[in-house]
Amino acid sequence: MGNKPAKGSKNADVERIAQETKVDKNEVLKMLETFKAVSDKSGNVDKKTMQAYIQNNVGSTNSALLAAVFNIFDTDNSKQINFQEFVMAINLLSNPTPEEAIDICFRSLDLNGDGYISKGELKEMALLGARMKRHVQIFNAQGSLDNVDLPISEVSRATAEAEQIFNLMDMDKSRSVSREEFTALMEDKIELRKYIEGIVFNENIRNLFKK
Ligand SMILES: [Ca+2]
Ligand SMILES: [Ca+2]
Repeated sequence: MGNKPAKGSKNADVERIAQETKVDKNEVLKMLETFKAVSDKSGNVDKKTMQAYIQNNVGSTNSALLAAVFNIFDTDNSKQINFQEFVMAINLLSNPTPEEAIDICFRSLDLNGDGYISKGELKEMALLGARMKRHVQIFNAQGSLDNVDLPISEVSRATAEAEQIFNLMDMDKSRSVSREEFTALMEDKIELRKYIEGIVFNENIRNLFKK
């Protein structure tokens, strides 16, 4: 009897989140199980908790991966991911509108969360993208991402490409790309959009929380 109210409130929560996120209730229940595996005892996820999850489940300590994933999920920048944010982000990663896709791309490329994309951030994400691509193509996304060794030729290719893309994006040569600049470019330049989405909407990221 003692745990009835708690159980009831949890169900109400699932119901409310299902309604607000328009995700099927059974899916939300499934995500709750995954969330429990990711979160700490208080039911929240901070960067450390997420780092531990990624390390335990996919054997990766890649800092760009951690930052990108964390930023995608922490939509209100509270440095904590709650269950509603978790459901929303998982849903968005598989089914975003064009505007949502741009938002996700911006958040994940802005690794330090200062509101701008720097050349260094783009390069880091480009290298992560190259690594993830190889992980999928050669290892069928099995085993640790960190064990994928990136040939030096691939490192130079990805870095040069990121350099070129960054110069294209940074139109006012301020050495950083704001959200406004980024949004306009993503809407305008289909090649750029394909390149960025190819990095962010990667199987590796999508599969992190599929169990
Ligand atoms: Ca948050
Ligand atoms: Ca930044």
